[in-house]
Amino acid sequence: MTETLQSHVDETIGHDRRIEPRDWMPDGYRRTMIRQIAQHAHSEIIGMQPEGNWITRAPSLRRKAILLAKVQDEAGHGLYLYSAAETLGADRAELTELLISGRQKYSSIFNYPTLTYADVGVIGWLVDGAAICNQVPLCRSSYGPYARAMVRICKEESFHQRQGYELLLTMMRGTEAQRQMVQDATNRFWWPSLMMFGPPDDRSPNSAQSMAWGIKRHSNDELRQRFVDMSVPQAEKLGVTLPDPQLRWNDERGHYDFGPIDWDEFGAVLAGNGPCNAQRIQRRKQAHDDGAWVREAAMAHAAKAGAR
Ligand code: BYC
Repeated sequence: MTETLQSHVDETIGHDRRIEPRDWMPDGYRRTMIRQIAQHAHSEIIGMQPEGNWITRAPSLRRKAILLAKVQDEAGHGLYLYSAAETLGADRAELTELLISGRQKYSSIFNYPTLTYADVGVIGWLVDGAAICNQVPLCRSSYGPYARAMVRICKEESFHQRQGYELLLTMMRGTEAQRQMVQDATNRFWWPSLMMFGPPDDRSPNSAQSMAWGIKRHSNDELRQRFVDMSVPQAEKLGVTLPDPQLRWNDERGHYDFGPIDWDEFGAVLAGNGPCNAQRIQRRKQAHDDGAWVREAAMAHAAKAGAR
């Protein structure tokens, strides 16, 4: 029986069709999907914090409206993704508990502080840029609800990327101090953005199986290279220097070569020791505790409506 089901899954993946919530799927596939979707959902929600930090201090009403809309979009992405995880049988309250108790991860990038308004632009340009690079192929991921959520998320991420780049272009046309802010933010966010793609392929325990299952379409290193190749001309146009003296075009490879990534720093951030890990989790926990009465009221209302 399991063999027949397994060959049905193999055929579905082989023909590039989607696995849907009611289909049989191997336990490992379900676990991997829940892990990746939950980590992605947590990243969207925690990712609201670094930029949310600047909403009250946006330099103009226009910038405030743009930033507010972007941060709200991230909340929406989190909601689609938690819903996608629920289709696999995951319990949303449990996922939140796993996040705030540090047992489930979220993207390393959100453990870095946002020190100036230029960080809002650089996050849009580099962090959303990296997210798009990673997530466009996920629109063809083998799990239907995840792939479909990703289509809308990618459209919104493209808007986020453009608003960041536009903000930076504006700042670069401003004063010397503004140009320095953009350069400083680029210096701080470049390397952490490269880490977003995950460990190198030879140290990525999940990649091979996730690629065989059609969950991931490209390896971590392939996507990282694509991101570097895409970002270099954008940096040139902007007039900023990427903080990597080894960055240069390699004619033979048809790609940019880049310097070594500090994987010890990445390991430290994943272990909870990045500059903002404790603060991010503490804020998320506080928000969850503050919302308890809303959840209780909603449950009571649903129970009463059900009894009628
Ligand atoms: N940070 O075997 P690997 C966004 C973990 S964008 C933290 O390569 P996999 C946003 C990994 O989970 C960011 N942890 O794993 C943008 C695994 O740990 P476990 C979110 C990381 O899954 C702008 C271990 O390291 N995007 O939300 O095959 C504004 C070994 O790695 C990281 C997504 O989540 C990292 N950077 O590949 C607001 C996209 N990298 O779970 C919001 C979907 C690796 O075994 N996710 N780890 O304990 C993916 O594409 C893949 O999960 C990854 C990792 C490429 C991230």
